[in-house]
Amino acid sequence: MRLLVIGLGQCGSRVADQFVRLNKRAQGQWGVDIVTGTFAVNTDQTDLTGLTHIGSDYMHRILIGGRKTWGHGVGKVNELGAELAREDGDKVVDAVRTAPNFYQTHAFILIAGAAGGTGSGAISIIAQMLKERYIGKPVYALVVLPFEHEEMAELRSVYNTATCLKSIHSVADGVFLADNQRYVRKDASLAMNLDRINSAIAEPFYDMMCAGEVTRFKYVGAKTLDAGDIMQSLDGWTAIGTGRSGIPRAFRFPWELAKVSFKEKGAETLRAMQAMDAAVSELSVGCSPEDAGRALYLLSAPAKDMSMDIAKGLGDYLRELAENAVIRAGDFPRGGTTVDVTIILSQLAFVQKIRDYYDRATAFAQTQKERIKETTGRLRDMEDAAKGLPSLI
Ligand SMILES: Nc1nc2c(ncn2[C@@H]2O[C@H](COP(=O)(O)OP(=O)(O)OP(=O)(O)O)[C@@H](O)[C@H]2O)c(=O)[nH]1
Ligand SMILES: [Mg+2]
Repeated sequence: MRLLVIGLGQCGSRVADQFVRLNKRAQGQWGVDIVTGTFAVNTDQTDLTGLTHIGSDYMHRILIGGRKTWGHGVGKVNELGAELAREDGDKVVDAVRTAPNFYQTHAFILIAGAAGGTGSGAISIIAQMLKERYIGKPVYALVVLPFEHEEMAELRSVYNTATCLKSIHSVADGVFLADNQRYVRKDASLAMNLDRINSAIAEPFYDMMCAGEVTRFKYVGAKTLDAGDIMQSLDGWTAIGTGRSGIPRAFRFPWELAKVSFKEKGAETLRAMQAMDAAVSELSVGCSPEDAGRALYLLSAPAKDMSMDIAKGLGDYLRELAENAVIRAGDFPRGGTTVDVTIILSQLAFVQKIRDYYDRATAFAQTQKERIKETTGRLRDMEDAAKGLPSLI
């Protein structure tokens, strides 16, 4: 599957930067492109300068709202992020068409951190503009949820997250959720290492995007996962994850290879199951597989470590976990020394985190309203006290 990637705000641009890296890997490994173009959009000039892989010209790093913010960002006010995107969004919509492989794009993916101002506000506006301009091309979103400490310190982060989620869900064809906090939990040393988190967020897309593009016959799967399968599997709230298990390579004499024992065959199936288990526990956001309406898995492994038995075993297993989902599957006999399983759970009917953001943000909005009313009242009192005085202007 070939995606055109647009990163919005600091977080979104940096994660988008990782997709360029994935594309370079795909070019090196397979000689194919999985990304047709990558763009970074921000109200903050400095953040745009700090990217590594995205083209450094103004057509790839797009400054919006420059006249209003002087290139200094919107300071976490996502309403302003949305307003500037509405005014300057044409720049983005026009720029993407300049991507040399634009017409080979299967879908757009827009990326943003939900808790900030620029990306959080702009993502749904730009998504809507792209949908209107490029009718028929799906627009997906990858939304990064804040760390716990940010939610604790600043209710505005929760409010931004909630309004961003509500808006993007109403326009995008599918919303991948990536919870920053989950990447920290997996590996505490990541806490201060956003680069590694960004790489972990992008990684699960790699095999999934390569599988359908790799055309060298040897590597084409018995059941290739193409862009159509992926698009059919995406709708609404979505989680993605990948899991791996290593293949022990004991030395064998060639005449022994023919008689892989029954026990070893069992071990192969078990390895694939383990990889699937890992993928489920590594999902990008906490959710229950039984809440998914659609699910997809991809088995990537050396051809000789794949078989109908294994594929069937995985399918049965996922069916048990995601009993309400329409399940699609594919295999990618890509060589290597590991068995990897990528899972997408989509059309999620319930995600606890989102529900919590909505509840907390609604309460926050209410208290803000009361606070503004109170402040206005007190200001008026003070002005009243000065009524009898002359003014110098
Ligand atoms: N995973 C990840 N999260 C990030 C990164 N940079 C910022 N964030 C998170 O994104 C949220 C803040 O969004 P930013 O992208 O910094 O904000 P912005 O869109 O640039 O908006 P303003 O700076 O307010 O104009 C917070 O929850 C951060 O933890 C990053 O490189 N990787
Ligand atoms: Mg910023």
